[in-house]
Amino acid sequence: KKRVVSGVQPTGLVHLGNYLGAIKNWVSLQDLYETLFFIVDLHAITLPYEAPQLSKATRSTAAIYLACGIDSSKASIFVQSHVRAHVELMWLLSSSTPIGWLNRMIQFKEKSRKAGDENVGVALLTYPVLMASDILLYQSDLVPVGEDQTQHLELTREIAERVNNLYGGRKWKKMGGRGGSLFKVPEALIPPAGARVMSLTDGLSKMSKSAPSDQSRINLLDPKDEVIGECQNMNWGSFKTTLTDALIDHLQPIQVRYEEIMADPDYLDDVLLKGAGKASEIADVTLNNVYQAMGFLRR
Ligand code: AQP
Repeated sequence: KKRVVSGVQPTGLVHLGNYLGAIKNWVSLQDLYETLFFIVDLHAITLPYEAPQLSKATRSTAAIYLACGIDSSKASIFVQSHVRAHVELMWLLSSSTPIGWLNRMIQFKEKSRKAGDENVGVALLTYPVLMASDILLYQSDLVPVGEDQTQHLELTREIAERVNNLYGGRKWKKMGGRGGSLFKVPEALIPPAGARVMSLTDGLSKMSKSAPSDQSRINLLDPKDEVIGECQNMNWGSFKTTLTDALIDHLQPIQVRYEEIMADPDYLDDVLLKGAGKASEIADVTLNNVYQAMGFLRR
């Protein structure tokens, strides 16, 4: 089976865009591929954030994955920071990533312009190297990416090829390894058309967790009345009533399951522990190979 990895940042409340653009598709993917779905908490600190909010959002996002139908008996569900190999591999990859490649990233340019110089940490620039690590650690074949992430995936492929050339093949064999590629070069899995959900208040921007106005998005956990309220502001005549009803019908069972999962913290902890265990097994093999190929002394 081909392997697929993906994640959502716990930067706020999961909204309809995250659901239709990512999580809903993952539910179908888990039957076709070997899947690993994680909550990318390490990515969530690249812009200023509140510590208590991060832990809350991380748990909540994990519960949302489950409530939406990600099945822990099929997919590995885990928190990125629970698998230490992500950060370790990132450091190793960063030594082979020219800074010019990162300066080119459109998302860095946009986010840093919006945040202002004082709020731009180095991590915002190096974020795509962590994303490369997230993907390459698992020798992933396919990565579901929205159009805003295609440039980052291309960078991941470039980093993989560069490290394979610099340290893989015969050079790795010389270091006692098996030779061949250190990393599989992943392909993008483009979601179905129309998967970009726009903001309710600004038709030119996508729906986003971090947009200041709560009116701009429909959160998956919005109570029924709030959903209705937000949809009334849309300008689509009678269509909006039908749409609102359909939306409520779809979201209600998710919300019920979410409440059940949040009421059973031991269950959630267990899912995340098992998920991190399975992920670490795969990740550690890759990480140890890279350490070996790059000339680090065996522990
Ligand atoms: N509006 C959207 N329409 C369709 N898909 C979307 N995604 C995000 N917004 C939309 C998809 O959701 C997945 C997880 O995204 P993320 O958490 O990694 O970060 P993001 O893309 O930056 O999402 P947000 O909500 O806009 O978060 P913030 O505000 O923190 O930056 C991805 O697969 C993404 O394509």
